[in-house]
Amino acid sequence: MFKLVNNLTYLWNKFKDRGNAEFWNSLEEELILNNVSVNTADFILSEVKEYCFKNSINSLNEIKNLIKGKIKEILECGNNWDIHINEKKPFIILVVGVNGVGKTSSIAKLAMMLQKEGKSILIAAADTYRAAAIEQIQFFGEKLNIEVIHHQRNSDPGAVVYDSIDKAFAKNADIVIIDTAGRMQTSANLINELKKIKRIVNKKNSRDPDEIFLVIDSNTGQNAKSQTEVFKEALDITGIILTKADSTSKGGIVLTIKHDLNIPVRFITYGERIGDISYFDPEKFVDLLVE
Ligand SMILES: Nc1nc2c(ncn2[C@@H]2O[C@H](COP(=O)(O)OP(=O)(O)O)[C@@H](O)[C@H]2O)c(=O)[nH]1
Ligand SMILES: [Mg+2]
Repeated sequence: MFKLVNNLTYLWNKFKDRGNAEFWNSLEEELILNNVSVNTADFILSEVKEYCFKNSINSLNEIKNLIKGKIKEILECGNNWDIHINEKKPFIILVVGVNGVGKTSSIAKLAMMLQKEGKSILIAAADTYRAAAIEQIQFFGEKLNIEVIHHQRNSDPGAVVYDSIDKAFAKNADIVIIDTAGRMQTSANLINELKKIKRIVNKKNSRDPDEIFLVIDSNTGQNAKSQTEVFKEALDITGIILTKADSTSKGGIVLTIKHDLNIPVRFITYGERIGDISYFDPEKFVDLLVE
């Protein structure tokens, strides 16, 4: 699972001195290698370093705690980590992201999690673009006993969303989760389609989607930042679902997206089984810093 610094103890034993510039440079390198952006790595280390000098701190444990404190500061400023299902049903979750990042499987995971919390759910199969996308989400729907509203392949995704919200009103459902098509983040068609879906939600439900989750594959590396920027510019992304944490150890992207773009990671998924999802827990994440 995620790490930020692979070998802090090793680095410390090698240099054994906060006065050694190479110690700090190596530490910064480690952060960047683990997908922390240069900007965020600077933010973390420059204050820690200054503090160490001012307060004559020269022990591994204290430095470790200072770094952890900085990371907590990034992750915890004013975030609300729970989904609040308000009285004005349905609560609408729009899920977006590029091809293959794990949108559809994350929706199934999220749906099961919310279902376990006692919520009634509908899924809108608004990825009408990719072959087999509708069947894929229907398969999950059957498994979970959740109704999936769908039209035919290549039909208008907006119409699927429209019908899904009608259905949610009729069934008094708590939550509608909207699956969408991927393509590349640079595709103008995709962005227009997503904006249109958002307008339809607003028109039918008298407000924008309650959550817009961007799905990011944690293997994407530093490029995840530019991916996020494109979606953020088009839509008010309220949180990230970070997928495939089982296949990389580089956790820095969590900090980069939060610090540089001010979007919190809300969920992580870590496997292909439907239960492989958790709310993102900053405390646990910070503890992973330790090698
Ligand atoms: N190992 C692993 N695989 C995942 C995870 N999430 C999704 N996948 C796989 O990634 C592939 C693409 O997922 P899918 O949900 O279809 O992506 P979409 O195109 O964004 O809807 C599938 O093979 C999934 O099983 C995860 O957390 N861990
Ligand atoms: Mg999909």
